[in-house]
Amino acid sequence: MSMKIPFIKSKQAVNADFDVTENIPDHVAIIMDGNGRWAEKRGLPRIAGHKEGVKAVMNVVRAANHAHVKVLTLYAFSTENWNRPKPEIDFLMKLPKEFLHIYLPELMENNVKIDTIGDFAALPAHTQKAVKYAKDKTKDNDGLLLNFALNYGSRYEIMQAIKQIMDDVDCNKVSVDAIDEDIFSEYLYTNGLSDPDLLIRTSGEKRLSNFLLWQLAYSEFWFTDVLWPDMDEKVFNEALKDYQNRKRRYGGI
Ligand code: V07
Repeated sequence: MSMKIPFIKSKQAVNADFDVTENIPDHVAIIMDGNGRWAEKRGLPRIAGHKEGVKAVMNVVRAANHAHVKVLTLYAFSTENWNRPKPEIDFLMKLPKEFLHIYLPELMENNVKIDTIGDFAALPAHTQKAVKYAKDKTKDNDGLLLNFALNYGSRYEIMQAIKQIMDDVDCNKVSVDAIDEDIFSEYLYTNGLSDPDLLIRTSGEKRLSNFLLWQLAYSEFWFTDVLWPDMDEKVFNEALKDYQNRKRRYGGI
């Protein structure tokens, strides 16, 4: 049954001008780009853009929740981001705690589960501690899975999967003949998750930047010039509406 919800011109209900029951992507992945540019445009330091970007994260979590998206994977920090100036890295590493301090109660109320992909052990101890607390606290929630890519790099992920699979071949836990795409996928950080149906990148750049190279093989891509701190439920829903009109082929015809 399809259910159209009328467009209501109020701040709370901007989300409802599309069919919320039909062809919603299970898994949306987002490259949250344009924070630095947002700040520079205003004559502010780059970190002001990152701070503003935290609010946009919550806008999109609410939108994904309203649309009954099951998994939202957000590229928060890449393995390449360690090349940034140290003060910027230090600031970024405090954002998980800041985000959780403000929003964890709302996430709990909405049954959201928090998880991460990436090299978690290489994060600063204070960052690990804040995020681990939130993962533990939300582990039994069965609503939206809010999955942060933190210290994530796709080539590294694939390489460590290969090394682990070779170890398992060495000690006869898996035979080379048995290795197929499904088994290989179990060695990636995203083990157990379906591949993203939709990738969104903000700020007009059209690159993957080492994000989910394996998992995005058949995904639909959607780009917008909106800078990440300006991202809101309305823009997110434009992406969903566009997705609803696409015909997916998975390499077939
Ligand atoms: C970060 C804000 C969004 C724009 C992109 C870069 C800056 C939320 C988190 C986060 C991560 C883990 C977690 C809870 C929140 C975050 C970093 C950067 C490193 F459990 N936003 N955000 N982490 N930005």
